[in-house]
Amino acid sequence: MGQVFRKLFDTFFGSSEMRVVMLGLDAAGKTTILYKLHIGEVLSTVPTIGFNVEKVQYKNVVFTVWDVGGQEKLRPLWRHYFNNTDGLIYVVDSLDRERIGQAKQEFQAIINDPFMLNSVILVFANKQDLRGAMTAMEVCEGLGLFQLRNRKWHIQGTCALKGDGLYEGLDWLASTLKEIKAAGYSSTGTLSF
Ligand SMILES: Nc1nc2c(ncn2[C@@H]2O[C@H](COP(=O)(O)OP(=O)(O)OP(=O)(O)O)[C@@H](O)[C@H]2O)c(=O)[nH]1
Ligand SMILES: [Mg+2]
Repeated sequence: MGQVFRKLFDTFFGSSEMRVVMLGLDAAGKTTILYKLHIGEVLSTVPTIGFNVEKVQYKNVVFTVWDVGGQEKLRPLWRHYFNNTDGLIYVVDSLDRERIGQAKQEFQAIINDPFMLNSVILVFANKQDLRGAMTAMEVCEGLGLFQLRNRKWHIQGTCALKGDGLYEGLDWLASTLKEIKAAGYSSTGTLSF
């Protein structure tokens, strides 16, 4: 009984924890996003071989964010990070029109993995500062988000270099997590530009 009360208290008043895995094709901006959120600065990055993991606290939620390297040869390793994941952050380089099909294929494989069926989905349409970048709506169509059924998803336009959109995304994750904990699972999608 004590544990039930504690869970209820945490849901409404206290802090919660959320395990998030951040994936996407190489050079989408995952590591840049991780450190912009963690230390508030843009670090110069090299392609990630393996992973980085950091805690990001925002609005009473402690997010443990796993940033996994996105090069093609590393993608078979992604599934090792799926277990016990509350949320997926899928990062897309919005200027990379040629690889949006590949981004979709990888995205669909992740979200249809049996271990990921209950995780909520936040898509960052990153690099919105670059001329010619796909809009969040175009990325949304490119990934097939509108066709998703029974999934909770949100897409957010971001610029990791300036930090634009990142906290709006975490806001959605935090409130969605609370909603799920309080009322069970529901399925809708939302767009932010
Ligand atoms: N213009 C622009 N460049 C960005 C943005 N976000 C990241 N970059 C750049 O994109 C390049 C790749 O960024 P990373 O964060 O290393 O990409 P990654 O997704 O971690 O790549 P892997 O580790 O190989 O999977 C770097 O040169 C970043 O500075 C953005 O919002 N706008
Ligand atoms: Mg990286």
